[in-house]
Amino acid sequence: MRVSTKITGVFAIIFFLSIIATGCVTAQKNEQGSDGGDTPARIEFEQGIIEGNILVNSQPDNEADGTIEPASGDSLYMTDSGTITVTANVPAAGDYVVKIYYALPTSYGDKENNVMVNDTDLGPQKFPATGGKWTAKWIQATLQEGDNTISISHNWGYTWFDYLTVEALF
Ligand SMILES: [Ca+2]
Repeated sequence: MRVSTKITGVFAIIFFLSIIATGCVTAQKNEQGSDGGDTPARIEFEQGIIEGNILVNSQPDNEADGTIEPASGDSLYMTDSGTITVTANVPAAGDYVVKIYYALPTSYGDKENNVMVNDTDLGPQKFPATGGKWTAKWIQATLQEGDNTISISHNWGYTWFDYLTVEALF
């Protein structure tokens, strides 16, 4: 009698845990579905507002500057001046991660360029050497509901930019 009570108790606990586990999986699926899936939308820099000495779809001179792997599409080469401005639309105000996909030729070291989000100047941001690979520079920013302006301005320049994504911080 005591043994069967224990067994019943164990099954009850397993049943209870399985309900919790199922609930967690369902909640996770709903969360992923609510933000439109796992892949955040790409905001292409070449479709933004481009000012100054910035070349579109430029690839470096491989002999002089080292190499960069091909971009996923058009990219921008910021040289000795310029500002790139794009608009990111988010469903709710809050903290987000802005991932700026950039590249530096194999022969280049770190670069710094200025980043501005809406009216907030985040100042010089370090873009570490990438060895010719396209790399995401992560920047945390507080965004407002709806449209947000994100701009990258020349500081050291000589940096290639492809696109950015914006993801909510949970
Ligand atoms: Ca691009």
